[in-house]
This record gives sequence, structure tokens and C-alpha cells, in this order.
Amino acid sequence: MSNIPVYQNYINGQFVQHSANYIEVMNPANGDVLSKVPSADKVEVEQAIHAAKQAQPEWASRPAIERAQYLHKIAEKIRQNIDRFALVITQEQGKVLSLAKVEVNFTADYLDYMASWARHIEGEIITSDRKGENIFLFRKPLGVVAGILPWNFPFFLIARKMAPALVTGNTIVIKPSEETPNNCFEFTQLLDEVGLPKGVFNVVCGSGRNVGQALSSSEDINMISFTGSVETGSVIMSAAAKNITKVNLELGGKAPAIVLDDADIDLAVSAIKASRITNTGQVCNCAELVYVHAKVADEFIRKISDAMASTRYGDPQLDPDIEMGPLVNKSCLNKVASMVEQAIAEGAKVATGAKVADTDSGYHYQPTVLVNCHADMEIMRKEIFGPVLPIQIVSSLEEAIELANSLEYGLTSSVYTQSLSQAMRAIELLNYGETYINRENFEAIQGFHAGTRKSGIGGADGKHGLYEFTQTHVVYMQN
Ligand code: TXE
Repeated sequence: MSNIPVYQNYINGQFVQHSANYIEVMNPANGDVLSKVPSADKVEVEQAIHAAKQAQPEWASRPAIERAQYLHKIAEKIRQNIDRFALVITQEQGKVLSLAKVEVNFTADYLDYMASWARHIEGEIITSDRKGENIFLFRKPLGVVAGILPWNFPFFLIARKMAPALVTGNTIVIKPSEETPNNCFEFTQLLDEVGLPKGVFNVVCGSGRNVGQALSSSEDINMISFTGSVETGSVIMSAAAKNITKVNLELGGKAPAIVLDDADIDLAVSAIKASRITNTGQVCNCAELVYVHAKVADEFIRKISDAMASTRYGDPQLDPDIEMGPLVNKSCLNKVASMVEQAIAEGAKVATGAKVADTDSGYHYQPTVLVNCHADMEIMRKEIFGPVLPIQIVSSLEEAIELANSLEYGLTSSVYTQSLSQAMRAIELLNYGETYINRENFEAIQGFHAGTRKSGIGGADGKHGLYEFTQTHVVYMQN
């Protein structure tokens, strides 16, 4: 305990000694205290915002290709430290090491990808109605961006916020989740080594109520890019409203997987199982429920229940072969357990699992399949964020889509069918930001990750995600 690292906020190119309270970061697999991190106050947030604001004009004045070089250098350093970062992520977040390595590699790829946009940030020349006039549309940085991060993919989310922000000429203040801040401080140490100009990238750690709120209500922040819960997204939006600050919100989902009567059942089972156990079900885009056609329901339920029951889980550091680690903290474990109890009280039947796992330590929940579920149950409407799969039987594609479109979330969805016309009909009718046909739910760097309804506002990745970090400036030039 005495040798644990004590991390410091990173403001204006320096790790600044924090003098007040610290937060202890725990390993969810065994309860060990891993580190202490600052519980920052409003003054430190203001210092970070000030530094970012001071640094922004000079940073924006540099050619984009020069800004991009820093991102490439960071990516290179990340690749030299894959095992180190993966271990830090696994220890504080609980995901299996193989997935942590995927996250680290994906982060490096994301930095390179966003850097590659440097020569493609393009404005427009628009035809004028007037003789001798040109209408130019410039794309300019917003100014200072706040990135408020969740704990489920904490390392990747740093890049998802900072890479498009920096390449387009913004500066940034990052608030990592207080559950999983260690990887962000380790990232920052590495970033410090590449010599990024002072103030371009800042990290302030602390509670949502203090640090998150101070960022969201600051008039010097030009966009808040947040990933987390709907409830917190709504609080952030209210705080931002005071200054009419732009928000970019990714607020999770209730991804329906629709398994039709002509589906390849084995494919559906393996993809949906992977979706439910990856990161212990704590993934915003992964299958949260199934609507299965009555004709294939028995076969699907039998196979998915066997597959889920066979999941190997435990402490990721003790056994590299497991498929699933613990949930991130006790309150998430309690939330999952109480949602399952509520579903059973509402008439769901247990096909497998449905209990807190009987392990010596750690926040483990048994991989669970619930059947006899119907649309009015809480478990069919609220995000579970755990390894629990509720299933409802439907009699047609149209019924499944009507149910899916009635959910309050609209991030991702998936459809399993071998019929092109059923797939096309689903694409036409599904009111979702993202749909996967006959494959697992996993978005691409060059796609656009965005949801409808309460899943958020705006999106991330690809060209459209990049341009979220810019504003337009239209100029009418009369000769
Ligand atoms: O999220 P919060 P929590 C969902 C998932 C999960 C539930 C609760 O269902 O079970 O949310 O998780 C900061 N102003 N997702 O409570 O509260 C907080 O410090 C500004 C889905 O951990 O949304 C942290 O940095 N910021 C999801 C971040 O918000 C505030 C990922 C996320 O915390 C704040 C995570 C405030 N008032 C959870 N209060 C996804 N979309 O993938 C808190 N924060």
C-alpha cells in the first residue's frame, strides 16, 4: 500500500502537486488499492481551462500536418508499451488482458487514423448568386474542448476525444472517470515525453460533481464531449445550457439483436454471446436483449444458454485464459443483480445464471440468460451493462422492429437473417444510429458512432466525427 503510485493532475505541461483530498483506485477483481489520484476542486479545473485557452491560438496556427505528427509519435510510443498499458487497464477496470491489449492497439490505430486527416480537413467554395462574388466555407477549431470519460474503455476514450480535437486545432481538458484514471495518467506521462506544447492537453481528475460540473458550466469551454449515462448526460446538458455550450453526448444503449426465422443460428449464438460477455457486458454498443422469431426460438435459446453457461470467468490477472472479468465496482454489481431479481419478479424464467458468482473476491456476476421476457419489463427497457441476456419471442420482423423502435435508446442494433429482402426491410425501418447485419457489434474507426433518441447528440469517428470538433465560418467576398 505504501508503494502505490500517487498521480498528479497535468496542467499547462506539468504534473502539479495536489494538496487536498485524494481518491483511492481499487482493483475490482480483488479489492487491492492500486493508486491515489487527486480529487480536484474548481480552482484546479479553472487553471487547466485557462492553460488550454492560452495555448489554443498558437496551436491552431500550426499546419495541421505538424499537429498530426504529435499524434503519430504518441501512437508509436503506445505501441512500444502495449503490455504495460494493458496491465494498468486490466488492474483498475477488470477486463481480460487480451481485450485490454485490443483496446491499447485500437487506441494507437485511432491516433494514427485521426492524424491522417491532417491533409483532408476541407472547406468549400459555394456558388454565389452575385456577379464577382465568392462564398468560402472554412472549417475552424471550436477552441477548448472538455472530454469527460467513462470507465468501460477508458484508454481508447482518451484518444476518441483528444485525437480529433487536437488535429483540428483545438486544445483539451480531459477528466478521466474516477473509477479508472490510472491509465490516463500513464498515457499523460508518455505524452509528456513527446513534447506537446504546454496547455494543449490537460488532465484534471476528480468527481463528476466537482470536476465534471466545473467543466460543463465553464464559459471558456467550447464543446463538452461526454461518454457515460443518460442521467449524467442530461445534467451536463443542463449545465452547458447556461452558456449555450455545444455538447457531444454518447449515452449508451439497449442494443436489440433480432434473430429471424432464417438466421444462421450458430453464427447468431456466437456473435451475441461475444457481445454479452465482452468487457463483462459493459459496452454501449453490445447486444442488450434478443427478439427471436418463434420458429427458431427453442434452438436459439438452448444454444445461447449453453454458450453463456460455458463462459470462463474470474480474476483476469490470475488466469489469462478466462473470457470475462468482474464488473467494474460494487454498485454496478448490485445494479445488475437487482435488475435480474426484478425481472424474475415480473415473470422472467432463468435459463442459466442469475446469481452473484460464488467467488472468493471480486464483483463477479454469473453469465445469465432470461426467457419469457416481455416489453414491459424493466430489464427489456433499461441498460443492464452486465453479462445478462433477456430474450423475448416475436412472430415477425415487423413486430421486432416495432419493439426495438419503442426503446428509449437508439444507439446500435443487429439483425441475423439470410434473406437480403428482410435485411433491407430492417435497415429501412430501424430507427437506430448503427446496425450490424450477421456480425458482432463492434464499430470501425472510419464509421460514425452515433445514436438516436436518448443515446445522445452528435457522434464520433470517421469524417463526421472529426468535423464535430470544428465550426464553420462562411465568408462572402465581393470582388
Ligand atoms: O456513469 P456516469 P456511471 C451507463 C451504464 C452504467 C451507468 C452508470 O448503464 O451502469 O451508466 O455508470 C462523470 N457532471 N454507462 O455512474 O455517472 C463521471 O465522473 C459532469 C454507459 O459510472 O455517467 C465519469 O467521468 N460529469 C456508458 C463520467 O461522468 C459527471 C459508459 C461517467 O459517469 C457528473 C459508462 C456531472 N454531474 C456508463 N457526474 C457508455 N455510454 O458506454 C458524473 N460525471
